Amino acid sequence: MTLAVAVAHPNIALAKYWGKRDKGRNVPSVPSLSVTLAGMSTTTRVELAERDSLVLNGRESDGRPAERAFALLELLWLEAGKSGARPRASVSSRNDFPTAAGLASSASAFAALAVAADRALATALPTERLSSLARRISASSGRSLYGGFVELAAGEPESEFLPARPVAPADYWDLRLVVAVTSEGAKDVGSTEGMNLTTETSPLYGGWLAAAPAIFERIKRAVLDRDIEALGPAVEASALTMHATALSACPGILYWNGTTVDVMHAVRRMRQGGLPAYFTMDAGPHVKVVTLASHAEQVALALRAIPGVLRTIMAQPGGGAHVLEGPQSEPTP
Ligand code: 2P0
Repeated sequence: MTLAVAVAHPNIALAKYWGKRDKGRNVPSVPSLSVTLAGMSTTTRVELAERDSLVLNGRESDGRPAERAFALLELLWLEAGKSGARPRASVSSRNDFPTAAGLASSASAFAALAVAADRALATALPTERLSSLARRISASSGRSLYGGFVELAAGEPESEFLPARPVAPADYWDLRLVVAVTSEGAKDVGSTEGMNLTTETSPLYGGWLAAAPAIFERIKRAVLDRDIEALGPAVEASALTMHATALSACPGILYWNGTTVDVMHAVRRMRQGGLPAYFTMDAGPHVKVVTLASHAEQVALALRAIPGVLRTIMAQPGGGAHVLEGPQSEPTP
């Protein structure tokens, strides 16, 4: 029985990825920079089997999630130059954080799957290859292969090899991300669908392409300098510019609810009161507040006092995807 288990963590983008230069190869149009989070995990088990099957959080799953999962196994097999048909696998994956927590579960899911499948299939690919292949399936998952602060460049059209790259390790800067959860349930418009509609229809999309690289550079510099006062405004600019393009798609995509907007105002009032707190939002209504460890409890307390905030989740920089259990030697495929 050939079995491997791996774990990976979600990430939150400080500089957003939004839009693809090459849809087929899933090449981002803009550079992004994220923080991989500690505490929350996806654990994925890959066992070679008679047929492909996928279980997500205890439930058998087929359709698009299974297509994407087994497409990743296929890419690994091809990349390793293995001969013959890819062995079939039974994959099961579990998140220890709620899917509706506003944290991209696809990022940790495909990162954990890449690492577990690499061990189970004995493809033995280096991390940067696994990152590039995970990115082909879901761009943000390429970033979760690494811990700490991670960048993913904008690729050239037809880029085959485009991995994320570590910028600084998790212990480089003791940032906190406080998630203000503002609704239960799944979002209406998924990220892939939202960014594709934006690319095709937003009159502001060209402005995003023009602005995003410089915002990314400000964010990377601020992370390297551990400068929250430089980081914060650039993080807000990245999120607001991204959302401006989504809002101006046709039909407009409004990821926010009323509480999202209330939290954004509240965060700005916290700053006027001297707290280093800055907001960012992804393809959903939750607000992630970037702050320093020294102020995180105070920020969380203030967020929980806002009507409509259901709860807060405290997150900090964490490690990359890794194998928990697996064969040491080459299994027979
Ligand atoms: C990010 N998001 O940089 C941005 C900000 C959402 C908003 O990466 O189409 O699920 O599978 O490559 O990775 C979510 O996008 O999209 C995402 P695909 P993915 O975190």
